[in-house]
Amino acid sequence: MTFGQRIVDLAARLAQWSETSDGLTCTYLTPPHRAVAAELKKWMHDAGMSADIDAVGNVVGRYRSDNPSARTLILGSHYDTVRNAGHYDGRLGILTALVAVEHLHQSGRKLPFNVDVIAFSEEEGVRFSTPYIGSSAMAGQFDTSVLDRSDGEGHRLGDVMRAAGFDPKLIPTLARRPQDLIGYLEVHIEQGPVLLHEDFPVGIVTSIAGSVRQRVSIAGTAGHAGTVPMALRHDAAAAAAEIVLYVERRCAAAPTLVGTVGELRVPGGAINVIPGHCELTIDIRAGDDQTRDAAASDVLAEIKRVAERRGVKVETKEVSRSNNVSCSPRIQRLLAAAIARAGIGVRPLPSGAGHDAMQFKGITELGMLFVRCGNGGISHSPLETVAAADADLAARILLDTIANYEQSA
Ligand code: HGY
Ligand code: MN
Ligand code: MN
Repeated sequence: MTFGQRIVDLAARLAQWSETSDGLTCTYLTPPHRAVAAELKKWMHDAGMSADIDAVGNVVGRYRSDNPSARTLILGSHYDTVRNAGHYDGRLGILTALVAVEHLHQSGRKLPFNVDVIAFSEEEGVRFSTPYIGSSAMAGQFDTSVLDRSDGEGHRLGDVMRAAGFDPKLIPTLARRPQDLIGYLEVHIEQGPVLLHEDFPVGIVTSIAGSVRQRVSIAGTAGHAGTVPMALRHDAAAAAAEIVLYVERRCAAAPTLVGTVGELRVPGGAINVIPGHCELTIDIRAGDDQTRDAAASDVLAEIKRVAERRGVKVETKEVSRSNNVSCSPRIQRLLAAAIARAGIGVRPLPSGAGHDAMQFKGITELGMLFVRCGNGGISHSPLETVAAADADLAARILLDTIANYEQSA
């Protein structure tokens, strides 16, 4: 079986564990999430690695060098998903690394450095509005204040961790020391249409976009849909609608700027009641932090104006902020050499999506290999797809990059 077919099959097997009977939803520390971790641990062990699950649920496999003082190359990505997800966001990177190490093990090939395959437990930030729990802990950047955050059912993150058998007090011990590492490499689906449109099976990531994410809660005045004259209303949903359209308009104002209202709800709403309360989320990104921050502050200013004009109270809470990160030129060169050896054209491109790799900025050199998506490049959707042949090529390029990895610049 080719690496690619194996990767596709394993991704399908992981997708059997979901919080919903139709589609794939696997959010932080739910029972399906725990089942996937147990399965990945088994697969890593069978592929010749020592494997364990750490204090935040990362599954860490180590393919040990014979050199006892060897440093370590990390290959990683995440196994949590968004709601109604595809099979490959995050998981492609874990499975590509797994089959590459499995091949080294089966060919009895050891390297002058250790290779860690890390399945990060939480990157999307869906359940607790807290992205990068797994990778930030490993990079020594975990913000303990998030332990007080709750999910939609009021379960507190710290309590959920303890209930899963994890001790948050151990999180600082997960931090990797820069001097122990020789780099971080992540294979990930592009989650966009560029490689597909230009007919490249893989691409080299040059930079990774950061995002500012807000939770917005609007308090208006509930009322009878039939008796309150329009001019006397303080309709929370109508205020939200103005905000949504402003985010869309303002974020269309610069080429790399994007803005999204991904969640929009009227809690306890009813068809014949004027919405008294409305909640929404805002995610703003750009190719540079200045453009993004200017848009974010304009959106906050507009929210204040809408609140005044409509006589509603608006609370905004910044739930996450990650700045743009450039990928290591040296690792980009190593990837380009492996791609060229595979007889493929080299296509550098920026990532509009955020990734675990960003957490390793300042810890070790980081690089990413993008893999072409089918179906117009769609992602964060069950329509997400990757060709087995492209996954196979990605695994071969990763293997070649590892086998020819120069430990230092
Ligand atoms: O939202 C993102 O950029 C990533 O999929 N977590
Ligand atoms: Mn994602
Ligand atoms: Mn991802």
